[in-house]
Amino acid sequence: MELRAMVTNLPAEARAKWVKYLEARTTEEKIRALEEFLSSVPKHKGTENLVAWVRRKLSELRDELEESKRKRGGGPSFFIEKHGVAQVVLLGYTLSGKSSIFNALTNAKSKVTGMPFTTMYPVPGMMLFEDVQIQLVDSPPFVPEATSGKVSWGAKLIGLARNADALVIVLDSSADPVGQYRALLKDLESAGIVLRKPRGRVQIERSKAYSGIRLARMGKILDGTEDDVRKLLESYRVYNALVKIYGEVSIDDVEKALFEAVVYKPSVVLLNKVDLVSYDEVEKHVRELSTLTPHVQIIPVSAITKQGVDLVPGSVFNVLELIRVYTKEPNSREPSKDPLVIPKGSTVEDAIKHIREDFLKHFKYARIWGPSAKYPGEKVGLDHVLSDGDIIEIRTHIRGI
Ligand SMILES: Nc1nc2c(ncn2[C@@H]2O[C@H](COP(=O)(O)OP(=O)(O)O)[C@@H](O)[C@H]2O)c(=O)[nH]1
Ligand SMILES: [Mg+2]
Repeated sequence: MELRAMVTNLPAEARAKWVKYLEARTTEEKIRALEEFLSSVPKHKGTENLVAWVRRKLSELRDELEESKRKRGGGPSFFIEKHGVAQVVLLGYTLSGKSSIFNALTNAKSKVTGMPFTTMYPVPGMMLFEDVQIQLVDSPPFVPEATSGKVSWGAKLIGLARNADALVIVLDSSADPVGQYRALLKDLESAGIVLRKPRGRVQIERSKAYSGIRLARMGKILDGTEDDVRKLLESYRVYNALVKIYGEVSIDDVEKALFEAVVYKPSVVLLNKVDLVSYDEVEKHVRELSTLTPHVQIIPVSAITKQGVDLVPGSVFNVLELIRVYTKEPNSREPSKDPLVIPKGSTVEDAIKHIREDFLKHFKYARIWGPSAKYPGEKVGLDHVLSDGDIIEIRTHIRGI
């Protein structure tokens, strides 16, 4: 059943209520609007998926509300504010070694006791990859779907994972890692999170900070134009958003993305505790694990001996599909120390929008040094696609800049 048909075939009243939900600002407003939407949706076989999605979203929102109240009261919370270039969540069963890995990779500390269920709330820390800070979040143990309703954090953990920019899956190589991974994939999928890369995907970031509908194309739309995307979003009264297109997608996929029904999360798998098993076993596990999610990198590590741990930050940065661009003033020899971190596929124009939007009106040309330049100091226009490690110098008609 296509979500598109699910929503567009609803009675006008329900669609109007859906729009109310999209417009809701606070968590309380969203809950109220979604409850009203749900009561206006006719319940039958054809709306089953939609109803299931609404119910899940409602329970997420209610958790969020409860969390923010708790936080205001000074207690621990499941909601972790994002810092650095991305938020990456560690996910795995109890005792797989998440907290040990977290401690080895960040400047923060999370408790390790050897007792199951030691970590009960997420713990944030910063992980350094070369010159970028990536936020890593240690989390309470993942629990099988069958029992997740019975533990207090099941739904919240899924919410944390859904909200992350990427996941680091931690498996215990001494306790049937392939079985663990298979079960984890299945449970994540039924919660609407997939780790297998789809042929294409759409990510919509709605924010007032974007003026209008902007497209970042790392791929292509098979059956429509940029204008079709704009019209579609506007029909849902979405006027300010960044739409990221990866791979090959259809207009239908764009509409589905609006509902966040299924999200793809880039991930890295850590096969932990390799100090406890033989080399042959590690090799066998890696082989079997890679058949489950062929494109996902599997890194054999040990939080105790630190083997393989230094490979993790680079691998995580890689799956985030970000690039670092260093700006340089026209009269200076040295580029900025702190990179501008933007999505892969970004152009000179995208970079300028992040630096100083008003430069666009006065843009003359840019000079590029680094991987995307044909020769050092190549002169390029706004549509030049940048690469990780590029140095960019922007020339404008403004005197002296
Ligand atoms: N031998 C070995 N033990 C580990 C490794 N990583 C974690 N452990 C141990 O496994 C237990 C659980 O670790 P912890 O990090 O608390 O797991 P969590 O429940 O996933 O956070 C602790 O006794 C750790 O010392 C590893 O790479 N090798
Ligand atoms: Mg732990």
